[in-house]
Amino acid sequence: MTDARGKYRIQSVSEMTGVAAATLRAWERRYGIPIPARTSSSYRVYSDVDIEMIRRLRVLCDGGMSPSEAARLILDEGDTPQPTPPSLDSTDPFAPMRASLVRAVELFDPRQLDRELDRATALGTATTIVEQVLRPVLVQIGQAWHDGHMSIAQEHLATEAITAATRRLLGLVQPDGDAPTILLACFADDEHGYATVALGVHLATWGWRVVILGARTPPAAIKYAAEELEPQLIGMSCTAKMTPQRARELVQQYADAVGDIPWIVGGFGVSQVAPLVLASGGHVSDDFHPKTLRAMLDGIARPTKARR
Ligand code: B12
Repeated sequence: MTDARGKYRIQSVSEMTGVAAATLRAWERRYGIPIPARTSSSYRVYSDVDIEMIRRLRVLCDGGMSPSEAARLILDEGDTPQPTPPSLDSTDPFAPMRASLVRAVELFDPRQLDRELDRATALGTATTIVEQVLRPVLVQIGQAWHDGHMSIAQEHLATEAITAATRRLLGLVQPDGDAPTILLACFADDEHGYATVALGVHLATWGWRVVILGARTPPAAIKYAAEELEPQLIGMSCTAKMTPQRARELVQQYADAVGDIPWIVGGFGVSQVAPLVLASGGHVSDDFHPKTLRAMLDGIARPTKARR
């Protein structure tokens, strides 16, 4: 059952939903979606219901709707859960699916999890399933592990199964023929490989052939793959924190490894390397907005051989 009590501070909500804290405040101010409860010291505390609304607003915006249109749609649907929220099941068709996946992980039931994932992958387009179901469930479970509410075994079971399901979706949407290739990988010390798989699904639907090296990819592996595959673009994902010295060292090594292939860095932890990346000739994506990202990638990629 979705909980309507305020529990999460704005920074956690930002991490859970992928929406910047400044944007959350702006949505609240401009559209009243959502209006979180406040603590006695006036800090915002968001409930599960608030979080579902933010996710929904984000998905609509990612699908190309303006925030004001999306907010109006949610309001028109009677999707404003303040002050006493209704059950979200009637307004969010994906909520039950997410709940059954989380349940299967809580019960540590691999068969049930696989069955639910099979069901989930039939619910819509690849990007919808990733954004509405797989990504939020992985984030919820990862966060529960971070907070000590789930075991590492549960987290591993879920991460493996969800990554595999997302990979299957990626296989279904990969383009054929001489589509431009993008190589995706995480920074050398970074375990957060799911980011590259979820991102890959979006990129494949935009016409990119996606090759994923995934978590913990050292500069030497990027150099090898760049020379072998000659991709039109290299995308590096940066999530976990590094020391400033390690960040400098790695960015320099990646800049050397990519050679003359354009490269872009994104992800939750991109701000710690952004100035270094820009200074060494790379590009930075600091907010995941499909429309602008798509145009940006097309603008910086080198032409395919056929077009050169
Ligand atoms: C799941 C998770 C894990 C999983 C990762 C599983 C996997 N295989 O990916 C596990 C459990 C392994 C894990 C481990 C750790 N984690 Co963790 N993890 C998370 C969690 C819950 C979700 C991350 C995620 O997958 N999001 C979903 C993806 C799809 O979203 P995304 O990363 O934002 O990526 C999207 C965009 O950013 C963009 N994007 C991403 N990369 C790129 C690249 C390019 C080029 C472009 C254009 C776009 C782009 O596209 C993606 C598509 O939507 C977050 C907290 C949270 N609530 O978000 C913490 C979080 C990221 N983890 C954190 C930490 C600290 C760790 C650990 C260090 C914990 C520990 N003490 O061991 C270790 C990391 C070890 C390491 N060296 O990397 C911190 C990071 C803070 C920081 N910057 O340091 C967070 C924020 C948790 C927290 N609140 O503290 N984690």
